[in-house]
This record gives sequence, structure tokens and C-alpha cells, in this order.
Amino acid sequence: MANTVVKPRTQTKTKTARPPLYKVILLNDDYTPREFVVLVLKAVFRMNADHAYRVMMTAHRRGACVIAVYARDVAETKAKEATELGKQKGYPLFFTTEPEQ
Ligand code: TYC
Repeated sequence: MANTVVKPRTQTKTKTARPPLYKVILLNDDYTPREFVVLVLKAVFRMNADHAYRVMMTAHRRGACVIAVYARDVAETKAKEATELGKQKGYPLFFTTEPEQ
């Protein structure tokens, strides 16, 4: 239209950058008792008994299982804490992290 007034955009949208997410991965081993893996998953990753058991069995059968995604520092701290709990008992239980994608 000839008389259309076009208003310039003056509003700026603030986009908050999301921190990149990191996966925490549980690795299987031949020595850590299943019940202990479940206990650690419940304690460190706040899983209920059923979820913890299913995650443990997935790692047991497939060799590894992605258990959760967090911001990098949270993922690394939880992986370290969980690995340390196994170490204290002399188990080779291991949790690692990697960037999502
Ligand atoms: N494979 C172990 C066993 O048979 C149990 C286990 C499951 C250990 C999952 C680690 O991430 C793991 N006792």
C-alpha cells in the first residue's frame, strides 16, 4: 500500500546462551557388584531404584550407558564423585563425560 507506515523495530530480544551439555556415561566392568552400582546411581544421580537398576543393566549388557546430561561442571563433578565412591571400596567402577553431539 502507498501509505503504509513501516515502523522500525526498536525492541532488542535478549537471547541467553545455553551452556553446552555433557553426557555422563557409566562403563561396565567385571568386578563392581550390581547392587553397588545401583546404590551409587541412586545417591549421586538421584535415580529411583527402578531407574537405577535399568541403567545398571543397560551398562552391564551393552558395555556403557548414557545416564544423564548436565552442564559441564555438574557432569564432571558427578562423574568424579561417583567414580570415587567405587574407588573407596576398591572397585573399578568408572563414570566418564563427553560433550553432547
Ligand atoms: N558387570 C558387573 C557385574 O557383573 C555389574 C556392573 C554393571 C558393573 C554396570 C558396572 O557399569 C556397571 N558384577
